[in-house]
Amino acid sequence: MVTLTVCLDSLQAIFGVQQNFSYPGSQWNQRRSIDRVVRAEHLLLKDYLPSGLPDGFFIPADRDRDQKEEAMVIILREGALDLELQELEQFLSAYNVQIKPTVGEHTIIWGLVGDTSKIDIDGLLIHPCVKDVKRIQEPFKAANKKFHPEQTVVHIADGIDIGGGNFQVIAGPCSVETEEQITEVAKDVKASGAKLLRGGAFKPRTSPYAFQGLRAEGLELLLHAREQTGMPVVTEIMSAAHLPLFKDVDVIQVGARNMQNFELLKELGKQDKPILLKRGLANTIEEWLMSAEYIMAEGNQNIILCERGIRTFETATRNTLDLSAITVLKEKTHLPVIVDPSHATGVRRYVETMALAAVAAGADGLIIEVHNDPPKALCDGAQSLTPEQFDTTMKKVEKLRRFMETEINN
Ligand SMILES: [Mn+2]
Repeated sequence: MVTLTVCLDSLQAIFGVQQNFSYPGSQWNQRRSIDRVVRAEHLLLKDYLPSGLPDGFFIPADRDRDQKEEAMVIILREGALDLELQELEQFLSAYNVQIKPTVGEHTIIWGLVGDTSKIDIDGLLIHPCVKDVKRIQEPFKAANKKFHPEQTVVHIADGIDIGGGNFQVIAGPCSVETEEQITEVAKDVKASGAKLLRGGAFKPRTSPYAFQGLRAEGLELLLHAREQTGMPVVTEIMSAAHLPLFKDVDVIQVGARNMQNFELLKELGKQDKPILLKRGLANTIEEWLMSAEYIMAEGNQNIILCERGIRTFETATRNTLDLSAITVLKEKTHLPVIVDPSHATGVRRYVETMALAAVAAGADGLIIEVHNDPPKALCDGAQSLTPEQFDTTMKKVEKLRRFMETEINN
């Protein structure tokens, strides 16, 4: 029980937790001032607390008021030497954080308060006196909904916004092939209600022998299709060296394979164009948000996240569409999130149902591959809808959206 009191002291120091809780835990939960429960496993502090303690810590609502503050907890090794502790303190002095020590019967915990985002956890673990380190908050700030509660609306063109209640569909072929192809598809998808045109010019293909895209010529054809239809264009960049070619592109896409190309992300952070950031094949939501953070840290706040399926053991679909990512992202970030059911499934006949599922899950938009002659497509024909199929899908998407707005979300 002594340790419990000590731990509560420490938590109060770190979080401002109200201290007059009475054991057992059920009563803690009933307190009105408490709105969030951080599970002890999450904090990795469970092992250091007396058994029988309810495995949750309670953080009052007003914790979020100090928006710049991040907390970190260092658990020190038993029997750590004074000299080692001094060295650790000296290491931390470079970071302008306050140390709030708590001495328990068997455990010493240092709570760090302040901007701990620059402190490298590995750098702390090197110190022999450190047993464990846990960050209390997410390492992303600019993308964090806690710090920016209002939804980001990414403005693309007159009357075309994504996010904050604005839903858009991006459609077009996997890759730009010919002038006729891209222009024809653009006109078709526009007639069905798509507001943005997609089309790859630089294609990251698994095989170096596969069609690599028309590159600069592809961009020209895409911009020509924009002239013909008035649709803003979305296309993928693979290297920062190509940026001058993208100066007239409306939205720059970062493909799944480049999600962690940090040098590219930094360069895109210096642009003022919206960035469509696809999720990597095998990346966590947090890693994805950290990639968004790379762009935002350089100044560009106009990011649209795109869930496009992740790699799992399943082979019936090209990837596994992680629909739960939408709902997780809605909680964690203010950035809009759209879904790509084409790459997620890889199979034309699965695209429509997954598009509808994404709408139901609260996506801010869709990006769908459409080809005027899928069997002859140079890339991703198997997952491309025909313009007729796309039209049917769009009608259902619109119906579902109306239903969501009028019947579900009202
Ligand atoms: Mn494709």
